[in-house]
Amino acid sequence: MGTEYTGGGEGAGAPPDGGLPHTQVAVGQFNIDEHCVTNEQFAIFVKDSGYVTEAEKFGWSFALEYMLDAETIKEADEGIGRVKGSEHWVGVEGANWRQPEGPRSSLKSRGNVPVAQVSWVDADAYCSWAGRRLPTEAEWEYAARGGQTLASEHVGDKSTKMWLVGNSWQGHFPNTNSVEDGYAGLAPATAFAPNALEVYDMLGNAWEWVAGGDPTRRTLRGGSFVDFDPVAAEKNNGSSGIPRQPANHAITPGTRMETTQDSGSANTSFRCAQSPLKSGGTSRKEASRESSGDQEL
Ligand SMILES: [Ca+2]
Ligand SMILES: [Ca+2]
Repeated sequence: MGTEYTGGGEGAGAPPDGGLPHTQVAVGQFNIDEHCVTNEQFAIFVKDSGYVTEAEKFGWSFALEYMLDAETIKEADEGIGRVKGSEHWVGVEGANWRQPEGPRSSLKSRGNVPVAQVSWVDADAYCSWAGRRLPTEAEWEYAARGGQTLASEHVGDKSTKMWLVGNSWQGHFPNTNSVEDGYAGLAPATAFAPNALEVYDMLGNAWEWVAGGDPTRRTLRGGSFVDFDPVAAEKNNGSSGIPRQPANHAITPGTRMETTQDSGSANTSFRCAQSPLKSGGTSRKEASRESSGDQEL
């Protein structure tokens, strides 16, 4: 069974979020992981395959200054430095999926949190290992819209606060965060209620890699914990006197960003998808994915 929906970016008056123009999109039948791949799941993959992520090979990755201790910030400023124009993103030596904020951080109490510091290549490798694939943009957006077939600039009713449905930033980025949603950094993958299709955490928390593009231009969807509720983002767009940070996005089902495939940071993750199996029989890995939950859409 195929289905159609109106996809793309936000409506008039909303802040830019990288969304595509509204257009009719058709998606075929697929299933998608009900949540992002967690640290626990990624650890099983690494143990089984011996896979080494790109951030581990590079020896460093980006983390948000707000999440770092003073010593790590000092070392970074003396070493790799910051992203020009987005100086709150700091190059941390030794930051990778096992220690997302560098050598003094760990995955303690983060087993059920989406794996971070993974590049598109890492995400693609995991999905292949699992007998699955990255979702297409159309599949991802259909799942993020929770079955809504009309374009919407918000997650549902406009009065719905983003922080009731997903992990965003509340306050003056990057210095203050009132954490009304309960999480300053990444939240566990199922911390917030699932959407109408029983899929968790599409909007906010971690950006998610999707299929398509080429090595110089891969796509991330859905925004992350540093991004804003669309209504708050609109306020940040001048009326409150707070300048909008160009690096931040309004979180909607249409939110997207393009970057090189080796990019990974403290807010990049992914989930896998799959087309329907043509004939009977599932592999061991497919069976294990099914037991960890996915949604037939
Ligand atoms: Ca938050
Ligand atoms: Ca997400």
